[in-house]
Amino acid sequence: MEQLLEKIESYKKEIEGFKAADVKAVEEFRIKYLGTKGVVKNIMGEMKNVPTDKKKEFGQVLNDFKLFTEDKYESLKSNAGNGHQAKASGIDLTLPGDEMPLGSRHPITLMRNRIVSIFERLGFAVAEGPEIEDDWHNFTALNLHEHHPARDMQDTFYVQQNPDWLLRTHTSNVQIREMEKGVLPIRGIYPGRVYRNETVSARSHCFFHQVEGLYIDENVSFADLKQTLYFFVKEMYGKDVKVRFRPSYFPFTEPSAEMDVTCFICGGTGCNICKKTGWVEILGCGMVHPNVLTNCNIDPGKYSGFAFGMGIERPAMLKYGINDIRLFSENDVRFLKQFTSTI
Ligand code: 2U9
Repeated sequence: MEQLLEKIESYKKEIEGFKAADVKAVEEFRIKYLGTKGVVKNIMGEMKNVPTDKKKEFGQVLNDFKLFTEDKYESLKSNAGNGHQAKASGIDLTLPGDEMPLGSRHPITLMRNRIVSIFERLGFAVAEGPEIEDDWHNFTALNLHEHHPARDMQDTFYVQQNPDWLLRTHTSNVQIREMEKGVLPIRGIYPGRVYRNETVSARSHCFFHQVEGLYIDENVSFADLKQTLYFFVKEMYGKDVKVRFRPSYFPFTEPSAEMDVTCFICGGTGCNICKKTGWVEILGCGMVHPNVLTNCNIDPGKYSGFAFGMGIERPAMLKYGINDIRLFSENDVRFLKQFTSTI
């Protein structure tokens, strides 16, 4: 009995001082002390030789020894996983990890979302359509007659294999497709990429982005158009901004207008952006031309509507201080990572 207790004490010292440099050494410990033929099992086997009156006392000692050995094993295991093994192989897991670069939204997406969300709050539903379009949906249905200059090869990209196909020059093709579905009223907002055959420079590109809107119902008037766009301007540019409409011409609207706001850069006192006029043009608009309604099988005697369209690049350039439109499509991470907003 005395001998056995001394043996356990000496094992305890041995176990206490055990150091494991790697996972392999931890496993060796397990096999030596806790394995089926290990020290703990072996000493447990001595129980049969212990006199009956000492069995209870010795049982307690054995149990403590077993728990002591298991605790040591657990601590060796977690230390090996915590870098002891890694350090032994030359890796220091306490060093900080590699930085994970966070993505950010494209500035055009940010501006598009800002514009679209204002109209969504007024009940306008977002729709999208094809960028490769036929002549009818891009031109003819929109009252752009056969000899309209916009149809010229100089202004429009045509698909070589089929002269009826082209890259859409505006997102108005989506409105035509929505109207052709014949479900009225329509209150939609249509963002997307459009193409024009223009020389690429810092100020203009052969593709850019637009948001157009359309509202068709019975008794829609120019007053509805003005009220909707006033709301948009206040939400977009602030309560103090003033608005003016100038008469204009578009084949698909009659009457047509362009809308200016007091320059949100200089506040109307005159700067380079507003060319010293104090006003900046932000969109075009008008009442949908009766011919366009007829082309989509909507009775212009019963229904009327308004439409508007605006570019996304220019407001994005003004808001973020971008001086070259080409930056939007070059995918230079040094440019893109500057836009950290999450909307
Ligand atoms: C349908 C009927 C009417 C959409 C409109 C404008 C005026 C307009 C330009 C703004 C700057 C295009 O990006 S831009 O160059 N757009 O001025 N767009 S009215 O009118 C429509 C559209 C579809 C069926």
